[in-house]
Amino acid sequence: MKSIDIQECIRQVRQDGYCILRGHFPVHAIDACHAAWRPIADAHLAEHADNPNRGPNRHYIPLPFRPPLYNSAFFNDDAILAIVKGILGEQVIVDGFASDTPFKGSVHQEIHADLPELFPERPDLILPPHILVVNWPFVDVTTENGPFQIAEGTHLLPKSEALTRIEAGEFPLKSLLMKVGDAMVRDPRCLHRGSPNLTDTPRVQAGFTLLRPWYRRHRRDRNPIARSYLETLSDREKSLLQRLPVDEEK
Ligand SMILES: O=C(O)CCC(=O)C(=O)O
Repeated sequence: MKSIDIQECIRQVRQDGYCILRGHFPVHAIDACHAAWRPIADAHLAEHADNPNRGPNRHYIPLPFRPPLYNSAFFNDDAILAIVKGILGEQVIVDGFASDTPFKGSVHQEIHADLPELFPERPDLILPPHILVVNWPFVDVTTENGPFQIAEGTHLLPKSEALTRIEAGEFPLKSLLMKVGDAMVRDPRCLHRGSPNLTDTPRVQAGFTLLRPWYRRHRRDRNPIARSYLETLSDREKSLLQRLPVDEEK
């Protein structure tokens, strides 16, 4: 087991906007996720292929909180939670779980943050993170299959200044090449974009969001968790998942 420098990871998320833990998640668990994802993606595409929700041939698909996609190895990981809690505080809440997938024919997205500013009237206020995202790919990410591209450190600037400086070439967009098993913790305010997938293999990347408990957002795209499954989880996971809708019948 590799030792992880939690404080260094926290520093990277704060300063660069993300950190990557290489070879961290079990590959067999991710392969099981990938197999379970295919029929979910097929059902989504049967309805939405012509109406993609993230740009041409790019789909955001909410995922179910049940095995194999829900796995304590991802959601209840000591190192990931130490990094997240070291930044957001001891009490954190999971509020979403989904995959982002560029398929062949996808294009560059607009450079964006995943969150609205908390105080849009004060763009100069640079605040600590209130949400973090944990991402992990189901396939190796290469330069050809649509890597996530990020402009490091841009969450520490007013958004309009960051966009101008990216345009001026001061903040290069870096393609994050990841292997199956790598896990990323990122600040979703750090500016980024999806890039084109030139291959026939969908570049699936799963992600869940963790919030400070005072932050609430209205989400219609979240799957419920079955009561019978929730009851089998550890107290720490029950606490993390406390804000999910619960399906009492299952
Ligand atoms: O697919 C990706 O790599 C990025 C997706 C993204 O940033 C988004 O849809 O908001």
